[in-house]
Amino acid sequence: MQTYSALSLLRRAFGGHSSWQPHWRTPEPKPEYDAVIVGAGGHGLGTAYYLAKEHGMRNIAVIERGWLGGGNTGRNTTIIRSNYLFDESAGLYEHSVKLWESLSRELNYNVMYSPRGVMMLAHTIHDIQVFKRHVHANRANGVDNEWLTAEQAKEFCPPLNISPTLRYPVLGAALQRRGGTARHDAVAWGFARGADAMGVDIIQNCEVTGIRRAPNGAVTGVDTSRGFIGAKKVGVVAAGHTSVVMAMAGLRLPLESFPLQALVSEPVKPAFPCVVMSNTVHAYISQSDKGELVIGAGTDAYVSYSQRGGLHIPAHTLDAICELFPMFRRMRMLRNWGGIVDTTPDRSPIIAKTPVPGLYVNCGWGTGGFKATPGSAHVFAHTIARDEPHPINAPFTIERFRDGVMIDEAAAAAVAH
Ligand code: FAD
Ligand code: PYC
Repeated sequence: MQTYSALSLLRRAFGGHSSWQPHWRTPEPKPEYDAVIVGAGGHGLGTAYYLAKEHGMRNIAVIERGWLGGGNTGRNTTIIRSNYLFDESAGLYEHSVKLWESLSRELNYNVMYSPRGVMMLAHTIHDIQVFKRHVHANRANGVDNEWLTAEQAKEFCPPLNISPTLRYPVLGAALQRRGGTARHDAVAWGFARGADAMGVDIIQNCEVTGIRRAPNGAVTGVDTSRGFIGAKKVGVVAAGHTSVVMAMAGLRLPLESFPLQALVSEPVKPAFPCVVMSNTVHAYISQSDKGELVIGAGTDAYVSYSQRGGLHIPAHTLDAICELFPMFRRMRMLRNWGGIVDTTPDRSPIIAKTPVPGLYVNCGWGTGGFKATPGSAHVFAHTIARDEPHPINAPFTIERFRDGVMIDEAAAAAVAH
C-alpha cells in the first residue's frame, strides 16, 4: 500500500494541480508475472484492477515509462457520454457509463463523476439531420438522448449565445443528460490504489523497449529500461504510442497518432452548468470543480508524437468559444497542453487478441477514450484472463478493417478531425 503525507491527504481532499500525485513506492519487478500491462493510464490501471478483482489474477504488473496517469488520462477534458451511433458502440460506451455511475463507490475513491449533461450543438442543416439520427438510434438502444430547440438549449445552458446573426448560429442541440465529466487523475489513482491493494505491482519510470517471443511465436515477456521482465501474457494499452510498442512484436496496426490540445482558464465561481460541444466550430467546454473553464480543440492536422501541437489550434478554439459564450471574452487562460491520441480509420477502438499468442491490445480510442475507461478496462481484463473477448468487445477486432463494417462511427468524431 502507498502512504500519504498529511499535506497530500489535504490536497486529495481539496484538489490540486492535475499532475500532482501522492508518493508511490515503485516495487522491484519480479522475474516473471502471469500478466504484464504496458501503460499506466486509466485503461491500463483499470485493466489490472479488474484482472485482480474479477479474474483472481494477482501476480500481475502494470509497467509505465513515465508516471501514473501522466499520458492522455491526465491530459483530457473528461467528457463522458454514450450517445454513439452504432449498436456495437452503444453497447461499449453505455457499459462504461453504467460503471461510471458506481465507480466512486466501487473504488472507495471519489472520481467526481458529475452527470451534468452533455449538449452537442447543431449549426447546419446537416448537423440537425445527423444529431436527430443519433437521438433516434440511441433511444432504440436504450441510451438517453433528446433533441432541443435553440431556445431549449439556452434554457439548459444560459450563457449560450443563440443570436441568429452568429457566424455559425445555433439551430438546436442533442442533449444526453446522463453525460458529464469526472476528475481524470482521480480515476487513475482510484484504479491504481484498488489494484495495489490486491497485490498488483505498479512499476513507474520503466519503459518497455521490446517484446520477446518464444520460437513458437508466443509472448515470453518484455524488455524494459529496468531489464527483462517475464510474462505469460502481455496487454498493451499505450495510447498514442501503440504502433511503436506493437512493432516490437512485429505487428503493424492501422493507427495514426495525432496531437490533441486543450487549455484551462483562471478559476472563477460556478458559472457554467453543463458540458457543451460543437464539432462544427471545433470547441468544447465545461467548468471544473476548481472553477477553471476546461476547453478543448480539434486534432492538429498532421501526425506527430509531439505533445505541444500548433499554437493556432487553441487560438481558433478560443475564437469559437468567445462567439458562443460572449461572457467569457475577458477571461484569462492559465495553461494549455497537448496529448497524443491514436486513431483507427473507422474511429472505433481495437480491444482484442492479436495474431501473437499471449499478446493483447487495447488502442485506437482517438479523441474519445476517457469516457470508456472503466468499460474498456473491464472487457479488456476479460479478454486477457479468458483469452477470448467479452461479448461487448467482440466486434472491436483488428480483422474488421478488412471489411470496413464499422465505418464510420460518426459520434466518435465529437471532436473535429
Ligand atoms: P494513456 O493515459 O495515454 O496511457 C497510456 C500510457 O502508456 C501512458 O502513460 C504512456 O506513458 C504509457 N506508455 C507508452 N509507451 C510506453 C512504453 N513503451 N513503455 C511503458 N509505458 C508506455 N476522451 C474522452 O472520452 N473525453 C474527452 O473529453 C477527451 N478529451 C481529450 C482531450 C485531450 C487534449 C486529449 C489528448 C485526449 C482526450 N480524450 C478524451 C481522449 C482520452 O484522453 C484517451 O482516449 C484516454 O485517456 C486514453 O487512456 P489510456 O489509459 O488508454 O491512455
Ligand atoms: O469524445 O466526447 C468526446 C470528446 C470530447 C473532447 C474530446 N473528446
